[in-house]
Amino acid sequence: MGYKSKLSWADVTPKAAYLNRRQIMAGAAGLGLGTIAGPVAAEVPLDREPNTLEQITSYNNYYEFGVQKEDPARYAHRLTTDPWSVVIDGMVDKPGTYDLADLLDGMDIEERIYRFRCVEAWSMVIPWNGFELAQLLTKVGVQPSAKYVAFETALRPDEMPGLRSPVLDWPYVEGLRLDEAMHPLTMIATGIYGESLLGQNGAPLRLVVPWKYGFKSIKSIERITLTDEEPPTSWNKANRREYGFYSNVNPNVDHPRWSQASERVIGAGFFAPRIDTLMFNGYADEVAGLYTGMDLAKFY
Ligand SMILES: Nc1nc2c(c(=O)[nH]1)N[C@H]1C(S)=C(S)[C@@H](COP(=O)(O)O)O[C@H]1N2
Ligand SMILES: [Mo]
Repeated sequence: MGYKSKLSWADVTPKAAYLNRRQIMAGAAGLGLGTIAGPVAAEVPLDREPNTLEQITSYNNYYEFGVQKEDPARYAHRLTTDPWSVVIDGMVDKPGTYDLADLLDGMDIEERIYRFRCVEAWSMVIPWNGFELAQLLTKVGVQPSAKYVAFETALRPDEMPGLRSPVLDWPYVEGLRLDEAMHPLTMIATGIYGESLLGQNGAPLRLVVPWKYGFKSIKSIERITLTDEEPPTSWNKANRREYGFYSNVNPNVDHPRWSQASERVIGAGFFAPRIDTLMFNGYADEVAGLYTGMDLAKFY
């Protein structure tokens, strides 16, 4: 892995949001650093090192493969990801069944290092590779009537042992408001640490919405539908009171059964103190404006 950098995090992390990798590289060149083989493309300053690939690929939630954290690493390689296609339908100009290669055609793949906060109050930092969802939505042409984007995970009873469990209503479904989906922080990830996604992380492509609880970041997407109605979401269907449609990370709105004020950092060690959870998972400057005037305790 070429991801160990001798530079301190502050050296390589841009202060301003929305710097792209090229701008960051140019900035690094200006410092006489040449090409950095390091984790340079963060949207927002991070005060922690990324988790290791080992951590990111061995402690997972992917209930289609079982509810234990180690189940996805054990079973998700069974998922056939080649060939793969994604149905894009609803209120779009160019609906269709897109082969993965066609879907990726023209997408600008970047590295983005994001905080990742599960609703279960643990967190990691993950260096994703992927593209902005907005770029794909623009390519297929969102019609003016569309207000939401619905996502659906593959449903493969022969490959997904977890589907036998009634814990969720399958297939796993998720959704975003259109402005959330179009936000430049929202991405479709295709890799981690420069390697293709493994099954447990949602191969071949999964959503990443860094200011929301992890369950919004739906894995192994097979359908994307533009709609004018708020789409149903799996965890909301399972328990409306505990999991809302928005599910923005918010240290001031507790889960009915536990506090959301702090989080356990995966890999920090058993005795490491928990850290404070940040409003919108640290991305408030970028996304708070999406929710102006909304009661975040009501629209949780
Ligand atoms: N299809 C599907 N997507 C899913 C899940 C799932 O069970 N099925 N789990 C969610 C939850 S709760 C989290 S925290 C993240 C975990 O992503 P990671 O395993 O890549 O860290 O995936 C989310 N996406
Ligand atoms: Mo989660």
